[in-house]
Amino acid sequence: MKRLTLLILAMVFVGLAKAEDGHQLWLRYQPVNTAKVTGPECVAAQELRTYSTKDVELRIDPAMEEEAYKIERKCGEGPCVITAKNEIGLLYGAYDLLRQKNRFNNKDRRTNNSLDNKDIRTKEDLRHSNILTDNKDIRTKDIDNKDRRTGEEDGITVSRPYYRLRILNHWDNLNGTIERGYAGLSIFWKGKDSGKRFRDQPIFVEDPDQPIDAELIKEYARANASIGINGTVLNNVNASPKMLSDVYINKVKQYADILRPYGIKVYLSVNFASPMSIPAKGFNGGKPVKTADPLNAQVKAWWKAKAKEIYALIPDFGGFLVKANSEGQPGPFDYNRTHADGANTLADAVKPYGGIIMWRSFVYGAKHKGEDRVKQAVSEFAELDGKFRDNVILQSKNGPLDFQPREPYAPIFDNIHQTKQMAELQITQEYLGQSRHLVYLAPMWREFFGFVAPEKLVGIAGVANIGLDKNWCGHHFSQANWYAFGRLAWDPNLTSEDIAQEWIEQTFGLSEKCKVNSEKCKVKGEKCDQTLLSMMLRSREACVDYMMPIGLHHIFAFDEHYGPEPDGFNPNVPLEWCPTYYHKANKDSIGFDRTHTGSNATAQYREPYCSMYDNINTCPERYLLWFHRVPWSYRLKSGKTVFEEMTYRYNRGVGEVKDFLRVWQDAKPLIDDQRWQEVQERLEHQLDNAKLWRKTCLDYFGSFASK
Ligand code: BDP
Repeated sequence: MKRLTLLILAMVFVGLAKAEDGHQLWLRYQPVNTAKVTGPECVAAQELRTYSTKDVELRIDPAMEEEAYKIERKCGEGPCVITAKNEIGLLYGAYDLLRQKNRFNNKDRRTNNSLDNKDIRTKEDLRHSNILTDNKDIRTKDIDNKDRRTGEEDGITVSRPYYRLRILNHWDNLNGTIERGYAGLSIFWKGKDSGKRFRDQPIFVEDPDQPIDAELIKEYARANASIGINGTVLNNVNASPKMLSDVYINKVKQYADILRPYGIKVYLSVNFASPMSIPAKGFNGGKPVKTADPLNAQVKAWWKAKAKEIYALIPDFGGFLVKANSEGQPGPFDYNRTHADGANTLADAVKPYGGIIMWRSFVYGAKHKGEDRVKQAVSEFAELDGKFRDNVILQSKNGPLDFQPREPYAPIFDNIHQTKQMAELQITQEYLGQSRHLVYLAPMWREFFGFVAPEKLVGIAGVANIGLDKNWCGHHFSQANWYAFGRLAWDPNLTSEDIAQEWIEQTFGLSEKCKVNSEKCKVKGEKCDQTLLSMMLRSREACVDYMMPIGLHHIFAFDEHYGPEPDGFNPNVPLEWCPTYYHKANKDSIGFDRTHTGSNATAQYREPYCSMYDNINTCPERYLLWFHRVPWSYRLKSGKTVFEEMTYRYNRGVGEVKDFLRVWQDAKPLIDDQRWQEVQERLEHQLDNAKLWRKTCLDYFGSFASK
């Protein structure tokens, strides 16, 4: 009877193991339950006990740096030793050990990879790697990186995070929807259907009575900890004041309690006008204030009372993220005050508890309305540099416009010297095919670090792509962007290639269909990993080609930001939302003159970029129409006219997606059916959409070029 039960259990387990919906992410360690783990009892110990094949000793060393860890491997003899200052460092060490173990199993493949790469890479790869090597900084850093991290060779790994702040930003609304979320509803907030509809979609309303899903949040915590993410902002930057009401703060406490053992702090986005509608405990008999003027004594007292209320429940609460006077959000300008006045009032409130304020520089259409949108952040913030409290961090998007597939870096990073800065990257692919296109983002982020040295920043924020979809991110390959964000926040000098390689090995690897130990299968698996890697590394450049070649930008369909709408113009919305404002095509020319003869945005850049971008002969052609207005007869270095070059690149982008389909087809025998099929459907759609971009844009721009 006992044997029968075991047999049934085993069959159930095999059945479950076969159902491959992607929910396990990259965390596919096999439970072995053989390792002896000694040292403090903590999450690291539990993880190692279940998944490590080697005995491990965990040691606390108070002299070590916060969050850093050391792993000593003794080949064959004795346990592995992980040393860290505290349990969180041990946990990071444990995940590294498990990752290395997984990679170690594949070590032969890794050694071969560098050779294989050369053979397998197509001309396209070489073209793309040229683009990256244009950027000398990146390559030098890779070499430094190898020096900084002692590898497996000597049996010791020492690692510490490059940034203290490695934070996900969830744009989740309290009614359960997610702004720019493409993987289902929020994992944090649950609303209910109001029964009403807007554009055929149900309208959700808040429902604070619904319980939280503690199990799911624990899985989320584990995934984040495995890649070193240590903070999470739980709600949308377009924040509801209700976020700070006691019913929601109580929920935040529940989340904080689940996330804490995984080293993750919670933060909240706040609405600047919250004091006007929400009571604060112990303040003014529960009455809100009549103003949100940051210099008003009552407003200051309200924020202090609110901070006290939060910290009483969540002593390690991280702080606030603020979007103020941007896209209709309230802010200090409403009272004729500056961003510094606003940020400092909030900073003073959280300072006694060690909290921080992340104040966003994504502003346009407020104080500098009418100015070229890409200039407005510098115009508003440069003069305030040095006026912020030391617990305020200015958080800026990587590009000066809005998460386009390719932007030059945001010059605010050149103009702020005395205020702490963070970069905000967008994982959710709002303008890069959302969760329907396969686009691996690490090359884009690495490109940014080539211009903005990692040491200029104190932290990194990433707009999350996580939702209730079973596979978390909508597209199986979008998981790689979550993974890459965490890895780069831990070490911005890791290469896109290394990160993708790690992710593939852990997520697909030889694991699924290739468990049979046949040499033939292994060889096929290695080759498969290599072609998947090549596809991922080419995917962002392909997206740039079929969406916005040679510096075209913001020609996306209004609101949805998915398909093309190059002729988009609506006199009833701000001009800066209209595609025609950005390309300004007419029968003579195309492009936005941002040089000294135009908006002079180039002047906001440090040298050599200021002169380089300003001069059409030195401006990299990938930014041509971003910085320059050129006649249709203008010839690029290829000898092609602007329209011919556009045609060439749109075709090239579409060709790349066709090739991705071929790669995926070849991979079929090695990938489990469910994930293969789900990716296949998306790739087919991506090809259709890339073709639509090509047709729409070439028809539209061609109608000018041919005049
Ligand atoms: C844009 C999004 C918008 C966000 C805004 C922001 O379209 O939904 O609210 O950025 O970052 O990319 O505040």
